[in-house]
Amino acid sequence: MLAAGLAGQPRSLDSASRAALRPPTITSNVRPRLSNRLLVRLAVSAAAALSVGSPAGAARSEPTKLLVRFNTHASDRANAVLLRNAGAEDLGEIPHIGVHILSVPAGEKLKALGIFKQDAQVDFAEDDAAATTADVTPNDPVDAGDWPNAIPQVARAWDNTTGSPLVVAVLDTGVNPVSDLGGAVLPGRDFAYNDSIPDDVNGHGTAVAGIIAARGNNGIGVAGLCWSCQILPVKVMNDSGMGSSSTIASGIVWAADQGAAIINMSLAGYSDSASEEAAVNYARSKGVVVVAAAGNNSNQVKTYPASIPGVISVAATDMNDQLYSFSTFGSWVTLAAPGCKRSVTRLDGAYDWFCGTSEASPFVAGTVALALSFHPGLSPDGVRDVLVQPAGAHTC
Ligand SMILES: [Ca+2]
Ligand SMILES: [Ca+2]
Repeated sequence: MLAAGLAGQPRSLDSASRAALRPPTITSNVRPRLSNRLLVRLAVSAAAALSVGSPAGAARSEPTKLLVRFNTHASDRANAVLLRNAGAEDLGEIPHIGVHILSVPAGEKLKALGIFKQDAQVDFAEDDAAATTADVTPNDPVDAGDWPNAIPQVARAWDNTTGSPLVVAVLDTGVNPVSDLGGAVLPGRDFAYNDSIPDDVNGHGTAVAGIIAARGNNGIGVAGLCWSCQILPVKVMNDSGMGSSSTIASGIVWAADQGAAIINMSLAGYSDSASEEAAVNYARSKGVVVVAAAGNNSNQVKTYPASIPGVISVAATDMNDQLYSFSTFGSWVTLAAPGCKRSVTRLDGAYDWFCGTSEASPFVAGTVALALSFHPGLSPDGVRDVLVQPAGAHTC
């Protein structure tokens, strides 16, 4: 369910702030090492902890948000009466998918939800559920080469292409154009704070963007997967790394309308959302490949948006091609990818570890970008088919 914690103050990607984003169990459960092979692989098993999908903990004094889609035959007048009866205020509609974001007073949510769900002029009504970023912070020292250089499949893919100016939307905490992303970041949108500046004060989104598109062979820092991709920053998570179905669904639709070829979502929540599914369906109808982190919950419980049909959902593997104990897994997960990177782009221009399915998802998104650069005509389902072939059976 969503109750987005849309507030919070800027924070940098220092160890203290990262610690604040994770439960105390994380570091003791994660012993990240670099994957030295495996581009992508079917996921199978797992075992232990992390942060995805915890309740947003929105302030009780604030109104609660609901997401409601009215039948197309319902009149505006009838809808207005229904809103009044439910004590709801219409904050706006997510374009193309007809989902209205409603505000109801604290304590009135269940009553309002019941009124909407029982009304024949409503397609669906749901809570505006919460999602969190899906990163893992390791506690072991840097002990190996970085994964692009350590994974031979990536080097082989780069023999064929180092990318093209595809637009990859990063739905996250925003993206800052740090030096290794110079020229890579397009103007974006901020749905968390409702403005046109998707600035990243958390660091999560900038790290994700670097994995996808840090410029390679430029003499600076690291190389992302796709050296000429364009990053479209879509801030759907607030500065504390919390978002909601309304920000996520709005961001998906907006990114699709901006011409994104790929959408990466290194975030997850536990609540199924018809709004997010409608947004994913809209994006896929426009040919967008949608990739999402499976989550870091050490179990098979479905997360969203990763388990929405048509989404490429990504678990995290270690240097031995084994699932990380923190990773979510299960038959509903599409594939697994390296779940730790030693050097990702930090807000201060330095580089740092970044682990979790938050890391694995952009690895796959970047791989998809290479595949689409090499085979521009691939459909979203065609991309998925290429990815789930046994590792080594294909080159991008
Ligand atoms: Ca902003
Ligand atoms: Ca570089």
